[in-house]
Formats: sequence, C-alpha cells, structure tokens
Amino acid sequence: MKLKKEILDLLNQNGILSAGVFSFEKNHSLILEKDIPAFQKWLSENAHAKMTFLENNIEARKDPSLILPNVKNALIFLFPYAAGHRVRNKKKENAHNNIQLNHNSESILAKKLISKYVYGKDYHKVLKKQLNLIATKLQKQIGNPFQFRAVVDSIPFFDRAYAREAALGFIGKNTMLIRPGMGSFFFIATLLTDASIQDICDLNLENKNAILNLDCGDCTKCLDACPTQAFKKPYFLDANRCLSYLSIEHRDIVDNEFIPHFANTIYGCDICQEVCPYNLVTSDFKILKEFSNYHNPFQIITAKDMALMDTDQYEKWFGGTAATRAKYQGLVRNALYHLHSVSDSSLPAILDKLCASEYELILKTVMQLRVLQKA
Ligand code: B12
Ligand code: SF4
Ligand code: SF4
Repeated sequence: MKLKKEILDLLNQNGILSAGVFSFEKNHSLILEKDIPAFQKWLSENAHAKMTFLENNIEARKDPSLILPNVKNALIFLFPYAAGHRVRNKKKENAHNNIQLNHNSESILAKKLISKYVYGKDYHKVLKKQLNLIATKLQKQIGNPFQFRAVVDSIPFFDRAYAREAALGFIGKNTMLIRPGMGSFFFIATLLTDASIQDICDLNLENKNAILNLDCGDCTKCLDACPTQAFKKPYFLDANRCLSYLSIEHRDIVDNEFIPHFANTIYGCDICQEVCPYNLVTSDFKILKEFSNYHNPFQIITAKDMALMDTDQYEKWFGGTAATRAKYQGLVRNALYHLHSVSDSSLPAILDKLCASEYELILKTVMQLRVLQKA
C-alpha cells in the first residue's frame, strides 16, 4: 500500500494521470490471439507502405522475453502532450487555439503546420528519462533489484494493444488509443520489468469496466474527416495515404495527388483526432513542461525559412525535437510542398536556388514542382 502511494505521488508530480499494469503471465494470450493476426493482416495488405522496419522482429512481438529476459509485467503510462486540447470550456478552448505568438504570426507554429506532438522536446528522450526515474524509485521501494527496459515507440512492441489490455482505454476507429475523459492526445510509455509488481502495486487508477465499456458507437467523424481517405475501413489505416506517414516517414517524393494537402501541414497530421468527440474533454491536464513549452525556433521560423535552411540551421532549429524523424531533406521537401500548395509567389525563386542542391530528395522535389508549376 505504501509503495502504491509513493509511486502515485511520483506520477502525480509528473502529470501522469493514467497508469496501468499488463501481466504477461496472465494476459499475453490475448495479444497473441487478437493483435498478432491483426498486425500481420495489416502488413500483408502493404498498409505499412515503406516502413519495412515494422516487418522485422515479429518473434519479439510474439515473445517479449526476447526483449527483456523473464519479463513479467509491463507498467504502462499515458503522458498527455497537447497544450491545444479542445476543452468544453469555451474560454480555455480559445486560449489554446490562439497560440500565444511571441514573435512571428507567419511562423510554422502560429500557422499550425506542425502536429501537436512535436511542439516541445522529443518525447522519446523526455519519456525515457521519466521511465528511468520511476524505475529507480520502484527499485528503492521494493528493495530487491530488478531488470527493466524503458519502451517509448522504440522497439517491436504493440504500445496501443498493451495499453488497451491494461485497461487504459479503447482503440477507436481512427486506430488511436482513446481514454474517455482524456481523449487521445497522449504518448504511451512502457516499463517492461521482471518484477512481480502487480502483486504489490496495482497501478490501475480507475474502474476498469468504466473505460472498457465505452467505444465509438455509431460515430464515423474521423473516417469522414480524413482528407486523403486513408482509412480503408474502420480501425484500418492505410499508411500509403496518410499525411502523417507521407510527411514524416516517407523518404521519397510524394505522389502529386497528395501535394495539395500540404497546404495545411508541414509535419504530421492531427485531423482524425481533432474531430473526435472524445477529444472534447471537460478538463485540461497537467502536461510535462518539456511538452508544454513551445520549442522556440518553431515560433519564429516560416515555411520559407525551412525550404531554404542549410543543415546547420536544421540542427539549430529542429535538433532535440521529434521533427528530426523526417530528417533534413524530408523537412525541406515538405516546406516546398507547402509553398506550392498555397501558391506562394516566392516559390519559383526558391526552386531556382535549390536546383543545384547536393541532396537527391531535394533535387527530385524541385524537379517535380517545376513540372507542376508549369502545368
Ligand atoms: C507505425 C506507426 C505510425 C504509422 C502507422 C499508424 C497506424 N495507425 O498504424 C503512421 C506514421 C501513419 C503513424 C501516425 C501517427 N502516430 Co504513430 N506509431 C506507429 C507505431 C511505431 C507502430 C504502430 C503500429 O504497429 N501500427 C500497425 C497497426 C496494425 O497496429 P496498431 O495501430 O497499434 O493496432 C494494434 C491494435 O489496435 C490491434 N488492432 C488493430 N486493428 C484491429 C482490429 C481488430 C478487429 C482487433 C481485434 C485488433 C486490432 O492490432 C494492432 C496490433 O496490436 C506506434 C508505436 C508502437 N510501437 O506501437 C506509434 C503510435 C501508434 N503513434 C502515435 C502517434 C501519436 C501518431 C500520430 C498522432 C502522429 C501525428 N500527429 O502525426 C499519428 C496518428 C495517425 C493514426 N490515426 O494512427 C502514438 C499513438 C498514441 C495513442 N493515443 O494511440 C503511438 C502509440 C506512439 C506512442 N508510443 O505514443 N504512426
Ligand atoms: S493522420 Fe491525417 S491523413 Fe492520417 S489518417 Fe488521420 S486524418 Fe487521415
Ligand atoms: S471520431 Fe468517432 S469514430 Fe473516430 S475515433 Fe473518435 S469516436 Fe471513434
């Protein structure tokens, strides 16, 4: 009991409202029966596009002891990130939607061209640190040392399915883990451990049934709102058509069909979450300062700056944020697509400057856009 209180205090200090335990000994067959087949079907339909890393290590997905020997439990935490949560309280909603501009109303942040999850520091690093803190605290409390591994979107692991089975929420038709009362704008962070924590510390904070009995019902708002029709059917996202995939993970030029959608994004996409009624939450959440403080350069730089940045500026402006996932060339490509889509008059001159770029993807993008500009 004492352990639980200590841990809960630590979680509260860090703004974690939701935590759950998944026992591999008791529940792993559920993952094997439900999620492995769903995942394999998704891969077999090539819905993962060019994310071939997802094909690797299926064995570890089936047997997590290949990730951590003798793993017994997964402690799973939800970390809210969106300072822009839609809240029922109109005053708060307005405060969030009108991002406080420090500097430039043309900046990529002011124009909401980057997804909410990228606003602050890179969540992988921030959350690994948090998980290590929690593990150290637990070690102290339990007395006996145990093995653990911090997992944040980093290994072949079903972050959402395990969180669902730990009663942290349900999977929506938009494929997001949704926690009623909290929405879906959160990261999932997991601590795998060989300690028998469930016996001594039940971290489930709320009534399991209250969460598990809720679902999407007849709603189809996310499916209808997706600008590229990326949902082949409910609960099935075809990454080939998803702007999040195309702007973050795709390492080549993007098909002409999708370029006009870059008018509204340079990095990631939040639309299928923005429209979800579960994100119209009644209260706001304490968010880690690393996620709630806007990364300074995002408040200043514009799409034009991005299109023309060199690699040093890229490091200075994007280093330490999750946007580095698209890499230098990917971000320049996205910025060029944006400028084309909004018919920015400076684009022809920018394309002229970049036509001697030493970077292959940038060159390919310049050639693609020159053809489109003439058409
Ligand atoms: C690859 C990936 C992507 C891909 C593919 C997304 C997708 N829907 O599959 C792309 C690049 C498009 C993407 C986009 C985004 N991502 Co992403 N992504 C991942 C990653 C690395 C793997 C997801 C995966 O395996 N997909 C394959 C599908 C089949 O698996 P799944 O969606 O997890 O579904 C499982 C279950 O739901 C179940 N299942 C699915 N369908 C069905 C149907 C039935 C009938 C049954 C029984 C079961 C079942 O089976 C699956 C396997 O367990 C995870 C991290 C991780 N390791 O899990 C983050 C993760 C899913 N992403 C995350 C985020 C934040 C995003 C974005 C919001 C970022 C953005 N703003 O642009 C968008 C959201 C788009 C969306 N609607 O999903 C968060 C989601 C948090 C949450 N609340 O759910 C995760 C969990 C990272 C994290 N640890 O926080 N992502
Ligand atoms: S992230 Fe955007 S493009 Fe991808 S499925 Fe959701 S709404 Fe569609
Ligand atoms: S928008 Fe509607 S259908 Fe989509 S995830 Fe939310 S509740 Fe479910």
